[in-house]
Amino acid sequence: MTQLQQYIDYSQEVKQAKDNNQPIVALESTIISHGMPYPQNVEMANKVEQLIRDNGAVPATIAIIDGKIKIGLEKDQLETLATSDNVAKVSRRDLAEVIPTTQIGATTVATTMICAELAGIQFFVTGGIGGVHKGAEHTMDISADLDELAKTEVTVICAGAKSILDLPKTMEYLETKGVPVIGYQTDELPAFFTRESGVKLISSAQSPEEIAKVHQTKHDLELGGGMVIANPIPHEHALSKDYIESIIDDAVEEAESKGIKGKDSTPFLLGKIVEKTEGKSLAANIKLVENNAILGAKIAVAFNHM
Ligand code: PSU
Ligand code: MN
Repeated sequence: MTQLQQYIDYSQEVKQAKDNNQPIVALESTIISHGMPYPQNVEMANKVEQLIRDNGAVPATIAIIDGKIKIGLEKDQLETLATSDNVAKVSRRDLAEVIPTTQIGATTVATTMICAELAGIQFFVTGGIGGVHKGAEHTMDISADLDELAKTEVTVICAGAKSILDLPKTMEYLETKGVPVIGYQTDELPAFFTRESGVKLISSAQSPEEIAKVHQTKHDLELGGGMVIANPIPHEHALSKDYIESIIDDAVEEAESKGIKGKDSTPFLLGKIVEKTEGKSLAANIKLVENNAILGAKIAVAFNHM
């Protein structure tokens, strides 16, 4: 066993999938512990896993439990992540500190990418990525997700990013770092709750097969780093832009006045948005993750068939 493998623990389902060379899709756990309230969080997690199976791939939700990187969680582990109020939000910076403790850790997009790559998983589904925060010119608050996308070779399927972030600056940062952002059947960056953001994309893809080919080509060229597939929320679940923007603006203002910063910023904003929309944002959030799970599974299957 290499030094590295001693830290990794596969679920039976994922282990079998690896042995049989089946397509696997990684899922993050911060969205469960810090992104949504209970019990919707665990319902979402189970549903999303099932959607990935129904579409021909094997789900691997990733978290830190008992000092190990768990690749694939059992039902009771998902429940613990969803209910415990003592779960650490683990980004790249925190990973080596949390593993030697008994603390349960939820992996962010950045850390899920790291762990997926260690486990040989190339596709990862989530809701939204972190990015450059509004006011970053003063706070320097830029999610570690962006630098991870620059260096870790995992394709992330998401619904763009919430406008708690500065989306144009987030796109500039990704361009500087050489990270492709491909719209799925759209030429505009989706803004999570809405299909539009006003930010045009350079590239779009029409099918999972097309995305699988770009993923393979990027690998063959040894370019390194990941890729963002931006999949707009389905029309019927999208929220009105004016409605959600005004709520987000209020939440950002409240975070500022309360001095919320660092790793607490994103969870605070996500919680406030759920509260202020009385659950409307939560319902949309769940629908868009489900939509991403279906696309992610199809991409992983298409890649497997190449
Ligand atoms: N954006 C969402 N929902 C989330 C997150 C972001 O709409 O759950 C989580 C993800 O785990 C993401 C993390 O990686 O927040 C980013 O946190 P930060 O901004 O502190 O890097
Ligand atoms: Mn931050």
